[in-house]
Amino acid sequence: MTIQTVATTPFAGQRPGTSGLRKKVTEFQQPGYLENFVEAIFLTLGDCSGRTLVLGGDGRYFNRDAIQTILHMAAAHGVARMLVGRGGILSTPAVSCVIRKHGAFGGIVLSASHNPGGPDGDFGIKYNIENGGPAPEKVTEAIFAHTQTLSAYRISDAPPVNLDEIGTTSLEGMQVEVIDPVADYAELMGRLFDFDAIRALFKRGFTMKFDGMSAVSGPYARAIIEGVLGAPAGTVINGEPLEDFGGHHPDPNPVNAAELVALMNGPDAPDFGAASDGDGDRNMIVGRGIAVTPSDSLAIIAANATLAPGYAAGIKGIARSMPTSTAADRVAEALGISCFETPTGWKYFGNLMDAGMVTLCGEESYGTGSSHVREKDGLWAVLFWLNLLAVTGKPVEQFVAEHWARFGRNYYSRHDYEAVDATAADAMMAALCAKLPKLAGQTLGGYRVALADDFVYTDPVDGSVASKQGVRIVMSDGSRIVFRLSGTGTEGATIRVYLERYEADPARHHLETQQALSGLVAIADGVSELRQRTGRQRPSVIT
Ligand code: G16
Repeated sequence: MTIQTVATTPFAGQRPGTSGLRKKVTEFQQPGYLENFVEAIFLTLGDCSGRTLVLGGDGRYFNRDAIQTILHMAAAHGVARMLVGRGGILSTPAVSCVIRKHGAFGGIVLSASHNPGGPDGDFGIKYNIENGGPAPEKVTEAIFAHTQTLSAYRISDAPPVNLDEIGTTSLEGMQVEVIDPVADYAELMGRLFDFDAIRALFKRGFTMKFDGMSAVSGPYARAIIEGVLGAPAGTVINGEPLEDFGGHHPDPNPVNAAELVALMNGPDAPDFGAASDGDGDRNMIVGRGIAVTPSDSLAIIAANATLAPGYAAGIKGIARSMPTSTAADRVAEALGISCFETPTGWKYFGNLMDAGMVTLCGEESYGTGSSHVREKDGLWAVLFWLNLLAVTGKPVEQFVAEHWARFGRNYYSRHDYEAVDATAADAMMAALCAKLPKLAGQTLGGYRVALADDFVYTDPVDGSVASKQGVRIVMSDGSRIVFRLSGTGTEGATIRVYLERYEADPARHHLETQQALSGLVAIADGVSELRQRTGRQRPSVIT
């Protein structure tokens, strides 16, 4: 067994996006494609001797092959120890948890998250740093720079490592420790939440369905919700991770988890419904007859955080991505704590959490989390809700209604236009940006524009600046329209239009969401010329 140096040439387009490098599986399968990117990671890390890294993925098609390649490259780069989830499985929040708990130098996460899997689906890879969170832009840019100049990669030619048995083996002197993917994570959850109260809740006959969407969180949910917390077998549905997610789109929203939403709207609805995504970092919370918007979920968790033992001392601050609704801002104000507005992507929360400035973070894209790890965490959010329901005895619907009554309701929706011609999408954004300086002060469809800009974020901790993070048009009553191009798509461009309208009056809290937002939709259409420029008459997905 020797270390081979293999000549290679750069591939175009290996710049990481919102969350790592995501491409079609077929692109990753080109000889040298994955190897080049991994080599660029190791070139960025430098001397790896004595270092521990964590490695795991969401089990999608190509996961096992990629794990073997990365292990053999890590050994060739002198990594001392690799902690790998059994079967190559680790949810994204579990990678973060394991990095932090074992003091690892960093980790490699294999996932295209909520994007479909299978031979014709998507694959992805990202690097997480020693705080357990996604690498910041200066690291991802350094990785990208290496992908453009490298001429060889190093890899061991040793036989494949057995990933299916817990234990330690050696690969070219590197220790490969296959670990239980759930154990460390479950232990952490037990320290944050009132498991006794949740056990008692299930004993009282409380019913729940957790849709694992045939993706990675199934084993975690089974072990914790059915195993540790005593929910009846069958509470977790679609709990077996499949390489193609059973052909489903593992993105927990009312469109992709339509079956769960229909169940929750029907006569046999359980008390509580929840779903997670491909790699276990997203969540959807559903009550009887109501899917809670992720922005509301963040605000409700924040307002009630002290009911969970891990947060009993109170929360330090909240951060939300710019397009996420401002519901959490109102809670922060009431609690007398700061609320930060960051660009889209979990990597922007890391510094704020490391500096102890925020405890809770959230994104409208079904992502919620806290400083217990440095990734958003789907099952954590579900357990938080279970904790709230268990200690108060209130159903989800009541939590939401009471929250709106106290803070007002932020009607919210995201309209996605997928696989749009990239040139047309860029031209639309450029034309929109050119209009911005003249928009403030104008009246559009009965709304007065208070602010119109292309969002720029200055990190309050290290002063780094992220510009061009989405166009926002903010009205004088707090209503907002935001336009962004996705940084995770793998086909053409995806235009995201985010719509938000604030309503203080409880008498107007029960409108149909799209109807409540129709005025803003018309303004968004007019100001962006989206239809004319893209030829699209309606969104591909509305969430
Ligand atoms: C989308 C969402 C973001 C999220 C990102 C990564 O990005 O809009 O809020 O941070 O996915 O999420 P995940 O790790 O679950 O894939 P974009 O750029 O496509 O809008």
